[in-house]
Amino acid sequence: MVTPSTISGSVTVDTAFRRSDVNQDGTIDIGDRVWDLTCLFLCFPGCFEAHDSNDDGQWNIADSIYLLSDLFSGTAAPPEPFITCSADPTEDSLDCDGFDRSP
Ligand SMILES: [Ca+2]
Ligand SMILES: [Ca+2]
Ligand SMILES: [Ca+2]
Repeated sequence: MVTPSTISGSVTVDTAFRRSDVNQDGTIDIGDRVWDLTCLFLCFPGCFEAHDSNDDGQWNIADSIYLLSDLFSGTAAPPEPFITCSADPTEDSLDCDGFDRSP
């Protein structure tokens, strides 16, 4: 005799995104910094992980400064996924509910 049972739980699938491409237009440029600064005060982004340019697990003004430094002086590119879309390789509490430019 087979007894039906219920299995409960959830499966989490990490969303692929491109770090620092916060306006999700496929390029990383000054437009992303403008959008990042605007969102800090005026919007609720769907992909917080893309805004975390320095990958410290937080989204704040330091991320804009980090990417501006790279754009203008080439100091340090953001951590992966930066070149192509992928899931975040480092655990943190930020979410990414969707990223339009991911394959
Ligand atoms: Ca962009
Ligand atoms: Ca950060
Ligand atoms: Ca991370």
